[in-house]
Amino acid sequence: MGKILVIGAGGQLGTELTKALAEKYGNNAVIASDFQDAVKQKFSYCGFETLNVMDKAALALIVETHRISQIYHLAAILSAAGEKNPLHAWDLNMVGLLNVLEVAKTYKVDKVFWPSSIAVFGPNTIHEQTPQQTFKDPNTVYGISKLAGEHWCEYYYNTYGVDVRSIRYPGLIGYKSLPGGGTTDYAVDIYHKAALSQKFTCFLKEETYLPMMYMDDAINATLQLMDAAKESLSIRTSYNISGMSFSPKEIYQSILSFYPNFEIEYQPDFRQQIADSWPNSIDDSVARKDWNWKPAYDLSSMTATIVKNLPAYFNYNTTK
Ligand code: AKB
Repeated sequence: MGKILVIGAGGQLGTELTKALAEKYGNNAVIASDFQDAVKQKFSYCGFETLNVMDKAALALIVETHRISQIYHLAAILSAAGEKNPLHAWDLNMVGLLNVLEVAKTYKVDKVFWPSSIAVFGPNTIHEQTPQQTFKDPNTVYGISKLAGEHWCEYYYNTYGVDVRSIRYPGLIGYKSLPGGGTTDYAVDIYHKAALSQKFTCFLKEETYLPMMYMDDAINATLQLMDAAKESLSIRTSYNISGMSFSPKEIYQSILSFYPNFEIEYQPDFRQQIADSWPNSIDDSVARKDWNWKPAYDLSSMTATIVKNLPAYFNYNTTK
């Protein structure tokens, strides 16, 4: 097997996925890459290349030089950040993906992973237990780029045989990196405010349900999908997966049992409209059937794990 390239390794998912890949395949098998040279220090345990995925020639050179056989392309502008500069978000999300698919085709890369999102769904999608195949009318530039991207992935698989695999992630919650411009990010930020004994101002209403997942489940899902036999995969756009669903009020209550003085207030902003257009819960029966997907964490086990680990991880010097 050749080496594994992670593009956008410095982000929330990349930070943990790169580590998991290095643990699974060995430090020397993994090349982390990011457009920010500054994140290099996070990846002293594996290889690192500074890469802007918009630069196709630079990407091709890395793939050729390191004999890359798997690419995990995670670089993207998320939903809330994308609305602030829609054309730039479209450019980065689409050109980046097409560069990866083209290079994978040219250099016959064995497998590509590309994350899609629950943002492909929209206001007229069924909101409860949203099925794998259903009506989609995304209304953010991020969601539109993810939906188009899913079809590009399927096209490259059907037309050129590029083995690209994808998951529609719900909101991902971990304690090892800070949120990065998403609508679900309140559910990461809230743990930091609790650990710092600060009041939390939530940008969504208290009853807003969204599909969410603890990071370890998301990493396991990704590794499992990439390990699955090609013949078992019936979906070549992107798989629905589900972890848990909760509202701001429910995550707040789960944190209260560890930090009884923790306070929250609600000041919904433009992200409320994005959240309202997304599903409340996801039907992931196809992923369960095709590659045995099953999550391990619910809200209470996730909160217990994060509350235990986050303060020390970020050197927060606080008492509960
Ligand atoms: C976002 O909120 O934009 C992301 C996502 C659900 O894809 N976390």
